[in-house]
Amino acid sequence: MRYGMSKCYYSIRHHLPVLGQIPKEVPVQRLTFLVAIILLLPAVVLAQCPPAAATSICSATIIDNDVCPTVIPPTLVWCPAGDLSLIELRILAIGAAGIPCTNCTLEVRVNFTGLPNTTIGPSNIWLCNTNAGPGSFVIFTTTDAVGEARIKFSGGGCGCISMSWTVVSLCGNPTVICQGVRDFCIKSPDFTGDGMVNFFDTFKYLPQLSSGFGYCADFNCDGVVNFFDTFQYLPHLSGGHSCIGSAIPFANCSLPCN
Ligand SMILES: [Ca+2]
Ligand SMILES: [Ca+2]
Repeated sequence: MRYGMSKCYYSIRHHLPVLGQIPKEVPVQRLTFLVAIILLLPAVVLAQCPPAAATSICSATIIDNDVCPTVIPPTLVWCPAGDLSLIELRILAIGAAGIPCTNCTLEVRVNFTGLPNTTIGPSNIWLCNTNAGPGSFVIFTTTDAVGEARIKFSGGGCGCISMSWTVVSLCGNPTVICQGVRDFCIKSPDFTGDGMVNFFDTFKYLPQLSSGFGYCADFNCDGVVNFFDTFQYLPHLSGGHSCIGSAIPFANCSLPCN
């Protein structure tokens, strides 16, 4: 009798192969499969996520906060205090499968070089918050919920600056995900390019105000220097705007900026 029951059970298992027809064993198999999927899913997503050079995007753009119209070549008026226009390096860390990489640590190396405009006499171009030598930065940052990181730059001086960057992803094997160069024309209430707005800058401003012309003192970019430019200049002078940083190295720059 006992043998007969076992034989009967064996027979059912081998003649009803459809999963839903085996009441006790199949739910365990399904559960095991589901748990395996849940455990493996993060690893699969992670494997797609380290940013790749082919799919990641880096660009240097202007955050426009001055009264000049948008012009080509790209021109910005900036202040050491950071209360005028800024340069922003925007990094989109994207995996090979097109997936944005969140919470990914990036090592960002940025170098600035350039040439001051000579119409105001001897001067420098200043970068705020440099931490790796004159005009140089090494910044560690982390991508946000959409795989993006943004770094802002400000400074002083008047002339052409050339910004170059290299971004290394540190999630997964260290990988260079983007490199680039972009030149900008800059002008600032900090005419001398020493990171401070004070009477030495007024000495640079007054001759251009007196003559009515001058690229560096034309803060509203209308082609002349007059009361309207003084109106732009004075708040930065009276506020003693400044930042800690360094003068950038001199090197050829592609834009005329005059
Ligand atoms: Ca100055
Ligand atoms: Ca003007």
